[in-house]
Amino acid sequence: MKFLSCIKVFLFVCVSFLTFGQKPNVIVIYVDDLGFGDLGCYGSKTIKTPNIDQLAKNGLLFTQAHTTSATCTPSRYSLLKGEYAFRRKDTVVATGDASALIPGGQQTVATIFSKAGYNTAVVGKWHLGLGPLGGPNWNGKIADGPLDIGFKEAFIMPATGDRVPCVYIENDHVRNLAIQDPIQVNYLKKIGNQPSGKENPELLKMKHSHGHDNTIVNGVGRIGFMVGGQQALWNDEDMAQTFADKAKSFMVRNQKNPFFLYFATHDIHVPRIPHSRFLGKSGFGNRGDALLQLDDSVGQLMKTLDSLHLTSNTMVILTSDNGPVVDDGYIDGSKENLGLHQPAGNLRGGKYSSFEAGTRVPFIVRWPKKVPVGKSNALVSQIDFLATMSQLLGTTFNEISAKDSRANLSTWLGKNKTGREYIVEQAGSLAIKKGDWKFIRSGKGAKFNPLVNIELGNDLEDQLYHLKTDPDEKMNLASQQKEKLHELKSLLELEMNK
Ligand code: NG6
Ligand code: CA
Repeated sequence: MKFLSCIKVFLFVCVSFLTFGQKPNVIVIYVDDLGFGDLGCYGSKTIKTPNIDQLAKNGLLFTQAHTTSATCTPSRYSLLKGEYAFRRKDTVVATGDASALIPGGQQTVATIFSKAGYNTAVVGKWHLGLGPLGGPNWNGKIADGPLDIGFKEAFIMPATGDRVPCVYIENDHVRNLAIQDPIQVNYLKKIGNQPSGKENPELLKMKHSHGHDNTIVNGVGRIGFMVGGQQALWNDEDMAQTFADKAKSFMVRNQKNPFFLYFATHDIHVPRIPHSRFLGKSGFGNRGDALLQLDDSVGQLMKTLDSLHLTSNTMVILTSDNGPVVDDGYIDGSKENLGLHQPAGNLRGGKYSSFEAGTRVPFIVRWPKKVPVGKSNALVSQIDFLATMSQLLGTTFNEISAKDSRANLSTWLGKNKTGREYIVEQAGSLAIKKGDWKFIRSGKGAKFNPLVNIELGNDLEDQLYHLKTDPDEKMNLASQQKEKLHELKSLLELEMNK
């Protein structure tokens, strides 16, 4: 009897081990502000992106994949939480001292992985707020951060590269903070005597074109004011490598357990201050150089996977949080040297826009064991990440918390060629895309932002486009196709009221 139960335990351990060994690792490379036309594999003939192109060559490249929003914070919120950010009023681009948009204890894709026995890490840009109401305590333990919503490790920048505080957070503390030099942050008024871009432009190594004239850190004017934390300040030039090293170390340490890595790059967001290895190397200004740096980071991660023999059973997803922008507030040579490069490819608009370039982004899935090589025109939205990963892991999730996320594994793995029936996009105005049609709700916002040189897609009239025959959204068919207009408009309203 005893012998039999010993055998049972042995068999159980063997089976668990086998299952365990088969669990794929998942890496999401979430690039910042990468456009539909920025990569070689998406048709760019200008700036070279060999490592990302290689990823696409061995994976599935999606042509109709969307982020949920044309800016960062709402996209990241939806990606991690599985709920459209437009349902909340506060999911605008978050300040660097915002409180957590996803407070501790809530379900995210990281809790899903964590519960399934994965080791989970976030490395890179956070931009989802930190701390309880009133904001984070920079000088102690930072509550309501990534560790409280499923990540076991975190090495992040709190918001964006152009927002204070310019420090890294390692797990739940500011890295390298000296107790005698505490950090204070203010987004409403100047504090302390640190020079600012507005008062001391002579101290800037990179000038701003609009905004970005508050506290100067590392020769660059930022958004918001900060004092203290001198020893903890990051060095923009080393940021990409710092993140890549952290990600690689996590992979090496977890080579024997399944892991989920959310690698959210600062590249190619502003300020673009690449390392001297890349500066001036693209011939397309700092944006092009940052793209080279991004590609190099991707190459380093993939090389690490290869060297650990993990490539075949690791699902790598590379995508972007929103569409591209050339001048996002700094004079960094990107506008002057753009040449023939088309960040948005042939799409209309860009970052901040309800037109396609705002949310249609590169989306590559590589998983040699399971995903065929090729192209997919299926309609895909990042909103489905949570449910799709849960499906992959064979687990259940709280469908009220992730109310907009749908399991679409067969599409993400290349079997289903159609994908979602429709998707909702958030910019100044909400839009819905279904089949070949796209509807943009009427709204009061400006049509064009001259500072960033982008058509925002807002209009006082409803807009309806037939994307198949009019891919650059030039012919508004709202008054001619009344039935279609009504169908999409009602569908969007239904979604909004869910
Ligand atoms: C804008 C910033 C821009 C960028 C953006 C957020 C100014 C003038 N512009 O307000 O530089 O930081 O916010 O970008 O301040 S995102 O990719 O994080 O959404
Ligand atoms: Ca972004």
